[in-house]
Amino acid sequence: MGTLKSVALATVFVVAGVAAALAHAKMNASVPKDGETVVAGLSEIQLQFSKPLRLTLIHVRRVDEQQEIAVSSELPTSFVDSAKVAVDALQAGSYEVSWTAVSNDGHVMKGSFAFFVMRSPDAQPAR
Ligand SMILES: [Cu+2]
Repeated sequence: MGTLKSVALATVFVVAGVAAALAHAKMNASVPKDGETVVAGLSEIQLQFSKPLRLTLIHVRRVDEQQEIAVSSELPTSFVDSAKVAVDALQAGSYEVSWTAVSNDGHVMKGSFAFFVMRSPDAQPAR
């Protein structure tokens, strides 16, 4: 006995696991959008999620310079469905934002998106 029953049970667990994963929050939108090009001077990045979650980490990296960008805002301490990240005005370059969060069932989620900053036409010469 048991084989068919365990197969059936295992199937139930797999299906339940998939359903739980699908029920998790994901990033709906961001400013800048993934893949977007914006003008230099951007100093706020926004993330928006499908469901409230508790952010535990947000990293902003300038990819082309292998440089970590300092985030000057605190992470929200409660469950939120959107967050704003303050950074020093961004220079032209390519950036990646990665985040880690905990959903209300305790699961850890991660995501990232990338965007480009271009020199504004009326900018002072680059340093
Ligand atoms: Cu979960």
